[in-house]
Amino acid sequence: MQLSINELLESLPPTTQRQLAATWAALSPDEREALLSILRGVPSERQLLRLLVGMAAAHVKTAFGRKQRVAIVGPTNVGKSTLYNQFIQEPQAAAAVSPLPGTTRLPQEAEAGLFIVVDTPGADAAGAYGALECQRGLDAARAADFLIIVFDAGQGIRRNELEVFTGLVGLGKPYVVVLNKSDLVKRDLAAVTQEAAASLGLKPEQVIPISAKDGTNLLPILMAIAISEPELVAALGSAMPAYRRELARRSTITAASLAAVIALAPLPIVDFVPLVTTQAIMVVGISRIYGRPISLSMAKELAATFGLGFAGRTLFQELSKLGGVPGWLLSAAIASSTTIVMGHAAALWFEHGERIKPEALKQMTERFTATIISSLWGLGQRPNGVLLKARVEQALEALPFTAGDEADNAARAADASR
Ligand SMILES: Nc1nc2c(ncn2[C@@H]2O[C@H](COP(=O)(O)OP(=O)(O)O)[C@@H](O)[C@H]2O)c(=O)[nH]1
Ligand SMILES: [Mg+2]
Repeated sequence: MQLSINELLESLPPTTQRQLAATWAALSPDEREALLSILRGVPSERQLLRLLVGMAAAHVKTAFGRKQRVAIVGPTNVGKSTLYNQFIQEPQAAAAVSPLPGTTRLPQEAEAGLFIVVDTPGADAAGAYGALECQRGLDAARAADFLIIVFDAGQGIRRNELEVFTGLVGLGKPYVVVLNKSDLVKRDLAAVTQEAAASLGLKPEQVIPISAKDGTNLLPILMAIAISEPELVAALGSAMPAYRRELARRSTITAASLAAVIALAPLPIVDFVPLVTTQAIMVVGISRIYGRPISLSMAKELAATFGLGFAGRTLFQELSKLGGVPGWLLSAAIASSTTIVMGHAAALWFEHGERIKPEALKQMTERFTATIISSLWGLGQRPNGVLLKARVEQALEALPFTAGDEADNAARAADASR
């Protein structure tokens, strides 16, 4: 899903919109760009969000010695503890989740990297301890800087929900409203969201449908929290280069291990269509990671300019002449090393618009080929594809590089040797 800042602001209730628009206006151009690039480029998959948040957490400077507290509030059994568990960083801090109302009796809080997340008991008067829990829920909300108000899509907004909502909004904190368990909605989700919004006196887009169970659509929540605190925007912005490099590294390793398998086919390895296509798809993926998507045919053209097909062919001829390395191993190693080098080159290209010198690319290819050959040497016989892919992936995971660093070093080495 792609979000824009206007869509994001419009997804907030009117009072919160006003509160956060002021923060947005106070951001520097760099900070705004950082936030927009996240909105444009970050997939909302839960694992990737976790990765980004984990990286950004290192950059949060707690100016006042404390992180923001974000409280998850709402009626009993709507999935507050389930959502809390999606945000926490340490699995051992997980909250108990159950279909029984009243499972969460006391508020509890944990590190969510960018902020402190607070789980609360139901802010409604259900169950034997209802009144007390309701009070505890409200107290926790009062102590928080930001509220995530959760309702159940199946349950909808009835009198009880409306009372809870009014009480929470009355605290005057910035908040988002989410409609959870969207995965269970059988009828049109848009209609369900619209009804809930109308009952709450909000516009449909001001209610965010999510599934806490599946981790769906958490990005808008995270972004709303981020613009409530410029420090968080700055932290996310600082984490972006490392985050992108890591994504690029992962997709490069996947493509490179696939390339090794493709090279087992008894055909010439370079300029071999499946290999070229795999590499082009990888380049398309990397272009998206950097928020600068290109087409497959453009990716093929860009890939060709790195000259790695030629470098690979030359290397193959040189090493074949030396003898000693089985043909399949040589093909596999060269196919995956040219792919990984191409991934580096593409990442650097999209990151800085910078081109690595052909000589540096060739050196990298030679070095990776040698590494892969030595780590696959123990296999002895020609392995099947599944085993080969796993072993190449393992070998590449162990390489201590990130796309940019490796390429930077190689460029520097090439300069120095001249
Ligand atoms: N299908 C589905 N079930 C959910 C979701 N979120 C929570 N649940 C279930 O709803 C029940 C109540 O969840 P819990 O997190 O304990 O609610 P809380 O009382 O608000 O903390 C549990 O059985 C959860 O597994 C969701 O997004 N989808
Ligand atoms: Mg709970």
